Amino acid sequence: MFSWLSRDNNKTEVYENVIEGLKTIYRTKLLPLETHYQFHDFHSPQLEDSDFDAKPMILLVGQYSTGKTTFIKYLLERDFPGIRIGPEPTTDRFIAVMYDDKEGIIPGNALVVDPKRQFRPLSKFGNSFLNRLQCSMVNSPVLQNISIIDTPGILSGEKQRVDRGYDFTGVLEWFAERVDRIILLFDAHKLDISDEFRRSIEALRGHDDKIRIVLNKADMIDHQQLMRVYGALMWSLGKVLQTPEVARVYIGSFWDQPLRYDVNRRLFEDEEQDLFKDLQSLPRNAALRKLNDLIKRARLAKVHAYIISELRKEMPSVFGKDSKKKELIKSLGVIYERMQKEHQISPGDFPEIKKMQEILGNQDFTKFHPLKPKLLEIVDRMLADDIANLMAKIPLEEVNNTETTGNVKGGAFVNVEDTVSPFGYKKGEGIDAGAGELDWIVSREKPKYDQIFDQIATAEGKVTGMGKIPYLVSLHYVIVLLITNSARNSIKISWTSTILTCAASST
Ligand SMILES: Nc1nc2c(ncn2[C@@H]2O[C@H](COP(=O)(O)OP(=O)(O)OP(=O)(O)O)[C@@H](O)[C@H]2O)c(=O)[nH]1
Ligand SMILES: [Mg+2]
Repeated sequence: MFSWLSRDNNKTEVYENVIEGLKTIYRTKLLPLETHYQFHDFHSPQLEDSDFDAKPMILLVGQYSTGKTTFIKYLLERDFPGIRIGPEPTTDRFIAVMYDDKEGIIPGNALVVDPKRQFRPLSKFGNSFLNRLQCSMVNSPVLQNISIIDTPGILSGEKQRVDRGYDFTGVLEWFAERVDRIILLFDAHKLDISDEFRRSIEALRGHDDKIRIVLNKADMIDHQQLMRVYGALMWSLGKVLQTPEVARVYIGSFWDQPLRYDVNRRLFEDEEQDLFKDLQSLPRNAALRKLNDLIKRARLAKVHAYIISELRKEMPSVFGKDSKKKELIKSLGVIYERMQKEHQISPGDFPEIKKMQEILGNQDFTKFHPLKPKLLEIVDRMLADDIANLMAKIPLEEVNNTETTGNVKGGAFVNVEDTVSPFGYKKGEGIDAGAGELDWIVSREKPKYDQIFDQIATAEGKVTGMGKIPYLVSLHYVIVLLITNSARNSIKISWTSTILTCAASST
């Protein structure tokens, strides 16, 4: 019966590559422990090979209208099938934006039966969820190395709970466990964290290492307001995240429209570069992330085994099973404390007590298995030997991966560290000021200089006389800006030198 308990399981294998290795050790060493203690009913479904093979994924989470869908459009620099953008709650489903030569949409029910994709376990969230799930296939170079998950905006209060008809936070948790990055978007123009959003962030708390926070739509406000909004966001986040460290927040405006206030341009550009570099590194670090998640899962599976076997031990063999079950569920906190001391488990490794109590309520404790030290030993060995072996392989694979697949390319990623093209990083400054804007940069200054001109001009609309030189120098500045903005470099040089010559000869 326990064929997986054979001595082979204790052997440390040599694996061809990290992903293959992870698949094998999961199947042969961790999965037996998980199934024996019903881990999948309590925490997360069984992992499949497609979970390990999947491209790195980015999950976008935020309240409605914070610019999640626009963010994807900005990254891809194009629309994807089924895209809807608008100031009202628009996206009403989970959309996996993935690469394919042929563009199109796969609806949820068909998506979860596709063995090649990693979404099969999502079928447990029921039909009303599957009607709200789709895969949009796009032929974009960005998606050759990553996939992006767009989510419906989080609404506030009852609306969220009643209208959805499926376990929204459960789905978020499922994705959070499998993705490589979670981008939390906040709207600088409408900063507020609703109760529902707070609950969703709390559900993601186990994956803080994957979370990146973006203060989006910062182009809507000026620098003074931005400082205040940033401060307010940090204050609210401190309360929700409850970590002693300060969260890194990327400030910016991730859409293709010109900025309303130019003062923050450089800040936005720097922040965008940092965020994009972080996202670009995802394919390179994908194996490490999967390894990290497997370790996390193995630790939880071990603690889970201890809890279940402890509950089994406490159950009476004949009478009073129901009342004992109730008592055990109630005193779960005490059991946690006892086990903490007995097995030297850190308190952070225990599953959330409330959630555990809820699930335990529907379980038959007499069906739980007693402790099987052999199973735990196999997992311990796996953590100590196999994981260490695979870890040693990672630096080598990273080099190979960068050579074969490389970073994320195309779309908005073209501008990362691009200092050559006129629209690249740190362009639009100094002599290139206004390069990325729709309006001529001079129109900002024009009224001021029109006034000066009106003051010094004669009735025929001309400027004459030596006394006007200071004004002419100012006007020269305007002309230089004007020429620069028109990007006619050859003319710029000759005009500028002519003006400078004129100015020199007149003094
Ligand atoms: N000013 C400004 N507006 C933006 C920015 N990004 C998006 N918007 C606007 O914000 C509105 C909402 O954008 P969406 O992309 O639909 O937001 P969403 O988060 O996907 O919204 P839901 O799908 O409803 O959750 C649209 O009108 C966008 O044009 C930005 O960076 N700056
Ligand atoms: Mg949307």
